[in-house]
Amino acid sequence: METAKKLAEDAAQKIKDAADIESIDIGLTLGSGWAKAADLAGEEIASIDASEIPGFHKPSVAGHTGKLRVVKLDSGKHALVVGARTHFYEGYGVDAVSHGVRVSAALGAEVMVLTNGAGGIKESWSPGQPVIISDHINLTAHSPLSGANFVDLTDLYSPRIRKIALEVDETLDQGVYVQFPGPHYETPAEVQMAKAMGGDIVGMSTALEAIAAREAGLEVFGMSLITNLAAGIQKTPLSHAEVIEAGQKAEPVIAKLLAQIINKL
Ligand code: 8IG
Repeated sequence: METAKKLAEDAAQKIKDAADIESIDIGLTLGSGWAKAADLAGEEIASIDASEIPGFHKPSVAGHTGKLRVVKLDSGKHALVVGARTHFYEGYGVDAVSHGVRVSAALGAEVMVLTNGAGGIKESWSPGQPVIISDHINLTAHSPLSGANFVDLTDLYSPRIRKIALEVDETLDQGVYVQFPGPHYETPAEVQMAKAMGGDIVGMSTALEAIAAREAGLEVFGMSLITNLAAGIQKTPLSHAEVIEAGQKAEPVIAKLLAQIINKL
């Protein structure tokens, strides 16, 4: 078997043993600002240090936890909450980036929910605002797949689940997420390029994971918390402290929103 998939199956078996479960229904990667959503969505049945599970790396960013949690949702379904996302900029490669998604698939998930903190290009948006990801542009120049594996990405971000999100909050806006490799933020000129290409959101995650999720047969839903306006759109310099602060302020509101959405899946 392909090594990345084998590693995901090993990890899945360890999680099954640790949490005493047979399978999960939903994989949920919680990015900057989203951590509280899992607490509101249901009851935790296991919390595992990701360092004990094969293939996960210790998170290098303040605002990311290193835990894997199994949560029994109020709906009765089970979610694997991945608090340990590996970013492309960490340099561990695309398989490490895709691991949380592949472990979710190996545990039987049918849906992958990907969340992140990101910069907003649309002038009408403000920091602290959650938006639905409608599509993406992958500017990493990499794919999580290799070989002659021509996966279709039409409707990658599930129209069905986006509709459910709008039923929970009809005021949610949607946008095209542009994944840059990072770890530096964009120049104002790069933000203008992303805008000209049709992008609305700039970030450093999610697109590669979404591709891996589609390849694994998962239905994908993505949301971004706009923690800052993108470089040159906002007049002040970007700072990680500002990102954390916007995340903390928005946290109760977006946690409740996401908890409601995942309980309708
Ligand atoms: I939070 O403005 C966060 N993550 N690329 N640009 C990119 N990533 C981000 C940004 C941003 N804000």
